Amino acid sequence: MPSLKDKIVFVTGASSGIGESTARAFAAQGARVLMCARRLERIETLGRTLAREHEVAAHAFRLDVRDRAAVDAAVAALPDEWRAIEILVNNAGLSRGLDKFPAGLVEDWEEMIEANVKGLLYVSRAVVPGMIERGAGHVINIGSIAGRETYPGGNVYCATKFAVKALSNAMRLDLNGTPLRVTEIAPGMVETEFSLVRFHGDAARAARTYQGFQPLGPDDIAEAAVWCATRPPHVDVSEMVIMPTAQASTTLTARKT
Ligand code: NDP
Ligand code: 8X3
Repeated sequence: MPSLKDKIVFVTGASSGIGESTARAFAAQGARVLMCARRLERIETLGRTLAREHEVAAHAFRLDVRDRAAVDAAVAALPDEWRAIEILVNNAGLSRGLDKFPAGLVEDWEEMIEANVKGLLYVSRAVVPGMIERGAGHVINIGSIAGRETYPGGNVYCATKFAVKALSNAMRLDLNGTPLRVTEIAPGMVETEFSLVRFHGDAARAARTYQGFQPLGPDDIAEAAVWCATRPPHVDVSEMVIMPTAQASTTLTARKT
């Protein structure tokens, strides 16, 4: 199995959930971990923990992936020892609201489109040219089962995740002939801060999302990302759909009442 030791992995949205677990999982394999999110204190604390527990280098910086100029500036300003990003995990993203169309807040639609689609594009556009120049790189996009199936109230969130699927396929086509790999990991329900964010901080409603069945945990997805990144260079896991056993589709979950 190819080693991740000393490879640089850049995880966007590492302050919580799947991103935090992914940073931890790569650090446990000896990778050097570059992290961004808006909540800087969280990723700085995580960086110190990873350095102490795994004796790896970690570097955290505040970034809102919706801000194209800030993304370009942050990547351009990386210290020399952090420039050779080998694995990019485009994880930063969110859902906002579950209202049936045409209800829903336009600001929520815009936030999802800007973070989940445009943010992923901005970060990839800033990082991938260096990967091409160096002749090594792996882009891992966190999509969703919501990018395979729509569900009532999912409308704009689903559209952004369908876009992640389309962009992952497009990157694979356009980077064909380079050594770069592109993977899309598409989870079903994972218990993170995702629903708390979706329901604008309504913790009781968020908790109901995961009631009566065992959802995935963020480590389940992080382990999959590590597995994809440690296949031999001629193997590109192009997509992986991972569901809780109790969830057969976006609209069918077996819950014990
Ligand atoms: P969390 O809310 O726990 O984590 C989301 C992360 O994204 C946080 O670190 C947050 O950091 C970051 N983020 C959000 N917006 C921005 C932004 N504008 N700029 C930078 N960072 C941002 O949710 P999850 O871990 O569940 O979500 C991670 C990804 O997984 C998302 O793309 C989500 O769509 C996807 N996903 C989640 C599933 C689930 O059921 N939980 C299932 C399938 C896919 P901060 O707020 O500090 O900026
Ligand atoms: C998150 C999974 O089904 O809540 O992408 O949209 S779902």
